[in-house]
Amino acid sequence: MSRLSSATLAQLPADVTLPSYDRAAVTCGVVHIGIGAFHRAHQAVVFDDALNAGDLRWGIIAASLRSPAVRDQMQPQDGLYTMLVRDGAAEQARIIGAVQQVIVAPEEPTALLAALASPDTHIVTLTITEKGYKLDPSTGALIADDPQLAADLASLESPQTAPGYLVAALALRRAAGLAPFTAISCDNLPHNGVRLRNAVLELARRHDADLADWIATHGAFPETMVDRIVPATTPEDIAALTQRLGLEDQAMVKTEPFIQWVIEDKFCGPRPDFSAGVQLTQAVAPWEEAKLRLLNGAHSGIAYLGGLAAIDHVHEVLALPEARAFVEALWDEAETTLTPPPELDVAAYRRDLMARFDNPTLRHRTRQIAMDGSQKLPQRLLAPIAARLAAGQGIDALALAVAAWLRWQAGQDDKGDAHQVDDPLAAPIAATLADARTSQDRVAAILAFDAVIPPTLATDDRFRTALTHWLTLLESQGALGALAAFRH
Ligand code: CS2
Repeated sequence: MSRLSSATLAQLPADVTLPSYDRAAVTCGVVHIGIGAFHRAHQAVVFDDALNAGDLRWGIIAASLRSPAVRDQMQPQDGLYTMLVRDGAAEQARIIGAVQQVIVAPEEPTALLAALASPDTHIVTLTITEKGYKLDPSTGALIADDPQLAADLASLESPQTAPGYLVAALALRRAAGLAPFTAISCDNLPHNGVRLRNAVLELARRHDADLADWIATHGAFPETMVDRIVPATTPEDIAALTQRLGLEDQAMVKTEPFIQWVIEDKFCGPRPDFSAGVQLTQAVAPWEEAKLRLLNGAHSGIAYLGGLAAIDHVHEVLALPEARAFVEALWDEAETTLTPPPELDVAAYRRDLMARFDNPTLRHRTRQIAMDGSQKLPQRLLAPIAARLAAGQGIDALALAVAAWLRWQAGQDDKGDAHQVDDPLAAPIAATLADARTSQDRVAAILAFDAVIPPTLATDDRFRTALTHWLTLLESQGALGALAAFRH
């Protein structure tokens, strides 16, 4: 079977949407760090829209900081891939042509630095996941004993981390008399722009205080809220698409119709005409907080409870009435902690979210969402818990979600099947829990784990009591038992 590529584009079925621009005439105004499926189904589509609209400055040079897997999928396809938008029965296929080159940073660090330092580059986007920022999840401070970060603190000759690449490239730009690029963190972190800026400035200051001042004065790190559900592609997805296209596409992504990108209107250089698709605003935080606490908070609760109950996909968890009732209750709790933007109708947002979670053709795995819980919990569940406790309000549903995360750390579901806890802090968390014999002991141990649990919650008896209640139930009656008890 031939591969999708520039040479085979003309063979595609007529119902597949193709790039309308001349790919050979595109220059790359964007460097993206962390080219996973999310980037390909989100920011790359927005830049592809700009190219389709005739502004040919917005091609993308993308980089992987770790493995060659995506480069090996995309290079034989000249960077082309299919975005499949699945909406229940309907499925639309569009070929995205924005990605012009993929660099594997550990193999070619100088190629990535050259791309970042190029006069054509105006915007750098990042999807490196929460853990890629090398920040302590509970405090947001740089983790100085992280080996890769320690290497970048010592020398930036061959950077290891994303902030390291940005600092090294900004030094090259400054030396060449170029303006900085606008750096946009597109990860699900609160105040992602501030966090990225802090990481870059702190690293820069260790090497060259003047460089740090120059970045602080001339650079820009807008905050963003990104939203689109992009489940990992499976071999079955690729096989089905191959049937449909008559060509094989190893780099396809599948996603939902919904897409949202809110960006703080703070750029230090050119940007595309974002008039379609992107919301530019002065205040991203209210959007970000609503999305993290409603969408992502519910997602994490569904992932751990569903995972424990050995249910593979989000829509299958929500087929249980007690799971839906739990999600609604979690939203009732989270909602009172928000200051939603005036344009956001929270009731409608919740209805839309439930419908998005119900999409049966996305097949979003609970296991995928369960990954990296230590990096996700603080902003999704612990922050709204702290806010509710400070206001003297109950935390029943939010605490059940946290207890399910804690139960997940045991590495066994309710059927006794083992799972791997896929989390950068899996080993220290396991060590913390190893000697605890009862649910009370496990709660006490985790409350003392300060990389995840903030100090205000560590000593709050109401939190301890709620967690112990739910963990005891989860351990004795399983996730389905706890959900049934929750309903009554
Ligand atoms: C999910 C997110 O895996 C996860 O943690 O909650 O990736 C979620 O699908 C996106 O944030 C939706 O925009």
